[in-house]
Amino acid sequence: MNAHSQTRPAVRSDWSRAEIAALFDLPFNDLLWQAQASHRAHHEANAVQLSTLLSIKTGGCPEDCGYCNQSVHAETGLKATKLMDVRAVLQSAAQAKDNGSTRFCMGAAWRNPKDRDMPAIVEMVKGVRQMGMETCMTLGMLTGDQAKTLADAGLDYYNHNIDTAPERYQEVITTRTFEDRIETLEHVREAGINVCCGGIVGMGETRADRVGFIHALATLPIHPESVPVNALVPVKGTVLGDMLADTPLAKIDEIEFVRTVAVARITMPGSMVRLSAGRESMSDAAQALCFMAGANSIFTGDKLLTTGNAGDDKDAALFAKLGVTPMAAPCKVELVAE
Ligand code: SAM
Ligand code: DTB
Ligand code: SF4
Repeated sequence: MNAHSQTRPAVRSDWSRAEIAALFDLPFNDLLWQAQASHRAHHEANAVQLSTLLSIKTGGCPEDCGYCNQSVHAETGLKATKLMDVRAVLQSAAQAKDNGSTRFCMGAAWRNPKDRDMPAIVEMVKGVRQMGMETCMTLGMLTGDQAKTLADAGLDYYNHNIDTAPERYQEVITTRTFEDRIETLEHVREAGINVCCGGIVGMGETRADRVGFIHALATLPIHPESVPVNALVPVKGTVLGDMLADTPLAKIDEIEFVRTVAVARITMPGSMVRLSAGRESMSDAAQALCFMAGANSIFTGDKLLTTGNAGDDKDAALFAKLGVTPMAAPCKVELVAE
């Protein structure tokens, strides 16, 4: 540490869009070099954290997110279910733990939880924590009181994505606003729960939209502890799935996806960057580039919430090829000034 560094912390929330666009524009090798340097300065070089998802309440959601097959506005034939029993959720968590996962993420297709749902949710958080796993919930919008209830139950993380650039939000979702999303994130922060917040690329957005998306995350007063970068899983019957099925750009270019991961890593050096949905259709080489670009977390198992995932055997083979090891214990990054 030198004298100068004391006034210039490593983590910045004052990124300009121009600076982020300039990172995206770097020659690919230079971008990856910078991302890899940042990754190594703040994280274990060859360790990847494993989280497992479970849909605890599937389908029938009143929101109209254009990417989502769980919306009542989508015609995907997905069967809506009621909230799962606490015991069944805990069985599923135990299995995830046996498979080496350290965090269990429970997702519900809700606009927001009802207060009558909270006792069961609290039991799920307590039960999973007792097994020694970290807990994460994604239940839609929360009031301040609901966030406090979750914090008191011991919830470690709350996932609530901004999904895309603020200026593009209403093109993707009309039933809530970007500001609604930010409000819930504030409630989560105030309650002292770690924030998991990211979004989706490959929704037909432009490079400028991706710049706006990363900018919105990297200028949050405190960066999310966890940043999931999803590649759209196009599902037939959803607005975006159908729209992209008819265009040659149905899938995000893999190099552009890696660039997005790298820019997330550089701008949010202390965050865990999660290579999230869309991995099933990515080559080993593209995933290896994502790890090189600073991704250090994945979802494991053969299912995300409702769609397919790479699966434990495939991931074990990939990790062996790359010499990557599962992150043993929950990792809390202590950032020091440069
Ligand atoms: N209902 C809650 C909400 O929207 O906050 C929680 C569940 S929702 C399924 C969680 C996240 O999954 C979304 O914010 C979105 O980023 C991601 N997601 C949903 N459908 C997706 C798809 N088809 N492809 C990629 N990511 C998707
Ligand atoms: C996140 O950013 N990605 C996960 C998790 N947070 C909840 C969800 C991905 C869902 C993909 C579509 C599905 O399987 O339903
Ligand atoms: Fe509902 Fe979440 Fe799907 Fe949007 S992403 S439709 S809020 S389940």
